[in-house]
Amino acid sequence: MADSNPTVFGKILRGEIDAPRVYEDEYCIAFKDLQPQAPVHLLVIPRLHLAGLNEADAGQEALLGHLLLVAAQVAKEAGLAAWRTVINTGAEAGQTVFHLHLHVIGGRPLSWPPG
Ligand code: D5M
Repeated sequence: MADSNPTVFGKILRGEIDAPRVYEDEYCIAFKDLQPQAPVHLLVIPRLHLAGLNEADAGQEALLGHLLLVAAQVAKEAGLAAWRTVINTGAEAGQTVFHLHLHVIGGRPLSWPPG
């Protein structure tokens, strides 16, 4: 079968490369970011391959809500009382992996606005 998700996150979902998972269910997984920008830096990704938030539609409304709730759960389980959830959409916004992902970043003071 053709590889419909050639991104690195597709490889993680298929188990072709390793990533330390902190959560998984039938809709999504969460794992540690390889290039952490803070003491806690997790990624939550849907099993469904959407290149980014710009590809989501009303059919994914429940999935998107679920991803946010999982982001909050893994943040709390990591001991965070405050954190930032980021979704970069498009290369000019900093997106480098074109499989939708939520960053969960915390464990240090976070400035605003981001760069
Ligand atoms: O975020 C993409 C993020 O993906 C970035 O923070 C690095 C992370 N990344 C890339 N490859 C891996 C692997 N193999 N494991 C874990 N994390 C990874 P973006 O918003 O697209 O810039």
